Amino acid sequence: MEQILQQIAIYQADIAAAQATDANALEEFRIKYLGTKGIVKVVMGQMKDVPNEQKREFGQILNAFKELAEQKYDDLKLQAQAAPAQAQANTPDFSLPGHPLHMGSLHPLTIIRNKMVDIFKRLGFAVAEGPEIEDDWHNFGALNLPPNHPARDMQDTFYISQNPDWLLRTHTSNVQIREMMKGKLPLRVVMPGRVYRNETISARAHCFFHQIEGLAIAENISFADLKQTLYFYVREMFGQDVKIRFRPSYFPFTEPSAEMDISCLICGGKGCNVCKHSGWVEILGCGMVHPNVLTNCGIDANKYTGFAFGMGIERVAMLKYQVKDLRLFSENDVRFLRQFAGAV
Ligand code: 2U9
Repeated sequence: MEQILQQIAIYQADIAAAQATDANALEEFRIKYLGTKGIVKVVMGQMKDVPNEQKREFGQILNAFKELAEQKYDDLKLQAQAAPAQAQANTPDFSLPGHPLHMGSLHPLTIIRNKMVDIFKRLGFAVAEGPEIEDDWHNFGALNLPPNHPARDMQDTFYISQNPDWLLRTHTSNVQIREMMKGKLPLRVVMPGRVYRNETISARAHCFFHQIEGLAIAENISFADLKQTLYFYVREMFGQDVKIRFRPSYFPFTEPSAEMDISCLICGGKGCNVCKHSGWVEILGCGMVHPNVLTNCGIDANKYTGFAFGMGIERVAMLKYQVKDLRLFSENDVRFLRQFAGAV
């Protein structure tokens, strides 16, 4: 039986390779495999030599082989019929449709980041970027984070093993520090970028995500300036009808600090799963820059004041596009990404 199976495998390869450029080649194939003395008949004849207990299995193999030969014959027939037309067309047919080129499209996070940056640009903010690998001082120390602050904990921060003073930035505030250290005031700047935190990856958390932070420093900047800036941003981003509320909060780098909620975009404030039936969703943190932070960066805290804010880009994209799983943003599945084709 082993020998017959080997022979069948050789025939199968021969059938797969067969071509029919004209009617003669087609007839040759038919006689060779399907004729009265053809290979299919001969192979079928081997059945009588197969032991009874293997007959069932062998029978199935033979039937499949027969069907393969018959199917190929049908295919070759079509090929032979088309062959003269093809031979005639020995010059390329330029009227045939071309192979479509798949257009790339902007990543949803890029779309949202661009929208955010555009809004703040209209308010006179410049855009700055900075390093993702940072030293402890620019990421924590300058921001009034005391050495024992939980955000410095190994749980949250990725440290670079070669040098314990280096880490992957946990927020884009390091760029704000670098901008302030340049000493050019007044200052009005936003910093979009990628940040890293040692979190277990899930639908709601990732070890990297994107943020945009803003900073304005000048003489006589007040909390009212912060509020109006954020009101403008929210209305441009989410529409004129969205409701806004501030809640007092705490951040080591701002005093006073606040968090801002907007009425839920999904249910309009009535209550749903997205807003956990509260009608509100938190979208950003903000506050007046802590005088210690200004002093750390060589700015006279008696003369200058400033406001700052920070928000996650994924969070806004999830709300706007109703994306339920954060991981979709970094998995590069084209079935997800194609849905944003054409969006700007
Ligand atoms: C300087 C001074 C102050 C930036 C701020 C927040 C509040 C905040 C989070 C929102 C969601 C980050 O993406 S998130 O996890 N940010 O709540 N950020 S105030 O304050 C600064 C920054 C730099 C020099």
